[in-house]
Amino acid sequence: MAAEPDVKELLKNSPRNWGKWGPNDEVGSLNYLTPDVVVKAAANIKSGKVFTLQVKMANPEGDPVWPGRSGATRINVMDEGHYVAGKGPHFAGGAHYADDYMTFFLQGSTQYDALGHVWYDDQIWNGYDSKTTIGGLSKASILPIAEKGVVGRGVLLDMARFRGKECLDVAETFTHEDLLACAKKQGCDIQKRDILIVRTGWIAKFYKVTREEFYGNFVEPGLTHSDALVNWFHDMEIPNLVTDTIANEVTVDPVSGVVLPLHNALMRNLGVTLTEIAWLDDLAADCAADGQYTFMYAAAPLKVVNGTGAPVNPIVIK
Ligand code: UVW
Repeated sequence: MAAEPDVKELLKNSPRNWGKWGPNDEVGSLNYLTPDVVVKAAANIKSGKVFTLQVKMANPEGDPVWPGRSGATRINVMDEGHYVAGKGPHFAGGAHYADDYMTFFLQGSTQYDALGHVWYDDQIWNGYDSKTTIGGLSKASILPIAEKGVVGRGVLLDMARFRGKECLDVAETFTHEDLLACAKKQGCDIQKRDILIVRTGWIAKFYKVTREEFYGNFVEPGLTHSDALVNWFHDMEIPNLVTDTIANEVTVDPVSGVVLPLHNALMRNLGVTLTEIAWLDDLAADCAADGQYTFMYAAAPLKVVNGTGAPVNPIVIK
């Protein structure tokens, strides 16, 4: 029988940023987004066009989620129906109102992962004990990321267009070299401390095909692990990787068989924040039309105490 793939073995030569920002750090590579980086990012605003990158939540068409999770459910608890039935509260002056609540997975929409979301070998980001995740993340939760906010220069890397496809194939992979080639073809560069926004067409596919087709052979396309790729992210001081896939990387590493190795190599070890399930098609169409692939990116997930992640509606300003 083949040996079980081992993430510890796979990442034995991987760099780590643990301790780089002190023993209590909980935002990792977002520390690279210093005030001067933010000021420089603003210089990429040319036309004032604004794009929002969250997918719709509680969408009657369905919400794209990782298998085993469910989409958001929104329920009205007050509306005109209550007044028609004589059950609405009376407000002096005659105001009526509508009210609702929603249940959802914190990882079940466009979202930031907390740095403590995924780990191996009993330690999460910065070396915190994995027992700090029990009952809620007491270290490296989404809250410090939400309190800091994420602002910097974003660069769209439209891998689907680069490969001449509406959507990358099931299990299709690409590397940092492919991202560089894509940037070159787009006429832009990737600079140190850029927020990388990678489009595969995968989330758009969710709304176009049957659920059986989307989830039938669920191996998402995406970046694939290599020591060279991890070293590149490290050297480039990439603070944040945003993609239109549910897990930001090819689901199963085709060489080692390890599931989601980049969650560990990038997030656990380097402190790179991951942003998943982004809606990139409108932004990508505009970038293809005007040739401007770099812009200001701003996002702040919800301030969920002890959360493993939180929904976000990132904003791009071109
Ligand atoms: C898992 O939790 C499996 O992945 P994600 O980071 O995509 O939510």
